[in-house]
Amino acid sequence: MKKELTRQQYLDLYYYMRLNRSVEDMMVKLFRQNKIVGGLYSSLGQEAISVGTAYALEKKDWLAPMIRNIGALLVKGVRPRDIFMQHMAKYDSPTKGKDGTSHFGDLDDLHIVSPISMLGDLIPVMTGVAMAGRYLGQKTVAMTWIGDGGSSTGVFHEGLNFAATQKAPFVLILENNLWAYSTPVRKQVPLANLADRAKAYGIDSYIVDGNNVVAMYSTAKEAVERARAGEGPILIEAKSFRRMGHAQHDPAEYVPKEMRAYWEARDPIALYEKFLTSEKLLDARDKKEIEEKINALLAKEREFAENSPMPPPEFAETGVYCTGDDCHKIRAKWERPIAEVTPPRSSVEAVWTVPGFGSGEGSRGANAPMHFGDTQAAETLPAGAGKPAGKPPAKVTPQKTVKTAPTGASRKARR
Ligand SMILES: Cc1ncc(C[n+]2csc(CCOP(=O)(O)OP(=O)(O)O)c2C)c(N)n1
Ligand SMILES: [Mg+2]
Repeated sequence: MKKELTRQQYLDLYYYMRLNRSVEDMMVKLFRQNKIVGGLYSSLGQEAISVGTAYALEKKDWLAPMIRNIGALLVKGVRPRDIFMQHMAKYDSPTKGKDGTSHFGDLDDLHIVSPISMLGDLIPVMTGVAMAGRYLGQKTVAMTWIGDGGSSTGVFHEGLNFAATQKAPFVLILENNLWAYSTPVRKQVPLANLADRAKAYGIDSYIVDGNNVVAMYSTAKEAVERARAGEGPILIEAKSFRRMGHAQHDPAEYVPKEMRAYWEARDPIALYEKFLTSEKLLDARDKKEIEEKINALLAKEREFAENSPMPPPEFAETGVYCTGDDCHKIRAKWERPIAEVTPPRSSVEAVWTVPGFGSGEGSRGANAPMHFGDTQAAETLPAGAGKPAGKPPAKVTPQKTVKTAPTGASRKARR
């Protein structure tokens, strides 16, 4: 790791990884006390992925977490009490006890889309969120995560293809933790690098050491800014290891001992502490202060969560079917005049030229336009037409997979 961030940024990354781990440790205790309703998943050893990638987003950007991304929720601003209460199905939880685990979102403030259990489905959903942001001129980026197993679902491929053709400002983090439940990755994908899946869709990708939080952050930052600049979606493969079983109920006896030992010796928090100490960014006193801050915060958050009531029984029959505004209000935040973003004018504005789109055999050439409804094809328009007003054309990126090893920390994952 080399020094490239401010001291505060380095310490933020450390704080959030420690917070991520402590929140999950506390939930393991709650689970063993039978206070967690439903399954409990762990991101032990994968904290650098959630924290590093989410830290690369701006406040206005959007994310949708999967089961091992509590760290990303914390970075985005979710309070630990909400995570505890959600897992405990308490009445004060974001879903008022109607749903569990990380199945909640915050569309108004934090820009978090609630996860969908069907693996891969968040890819087209977040592609849509990314496209909507661009459409509204918000310059936002959307991010989600997918596992090695989830990268073999049909919707992963449909979604990524769709994001690529639409050049959506979307960043997908592929967490290759070597296992999908009890299936090792080598038994379900004939590829050494899952980043190669990006080649099929002509988008760029990176391979990163998922246990190196600075590498995760700097790669994600580059990808987010490239997506924001109009270069289209980017796939990042983070190589890591699932240190616990699939969920609390799974002792993961199928994982070879040597493999576990190899990865335990590469704990992302321990590695980062070593780096911070050697760079004189953290000493024993700072470390103690951070620990005390986290312990005090979590004691308070846990107390709040434990004292929150369970939902009243009669609440079970409300909110099952949406009854309109008295159920919940979802209002689009139009940041352009509505007339500009709704038909028929929207169909004129939403034309943009995608370099290389439609350049295959039988098409009309390299810069075939994408156009909707009643718009003219680009070849019949005057030069410069067909691009979003006031914006330069998107930079042409090579249609090949770029593999980088940021801060020299990438290494071959052991299988
Ligand atoms: C489409 C779909 N198939 C199966 C499942 C059941 N399921 C949930 S998690 C999981 C394993 C996922 O493995 P991976 O994608 O590698 O993520 P990890 O658990 O390792 O983070 C499976 C099979 C599901 N939720 N959705
Ligand atoms: Mg996996």
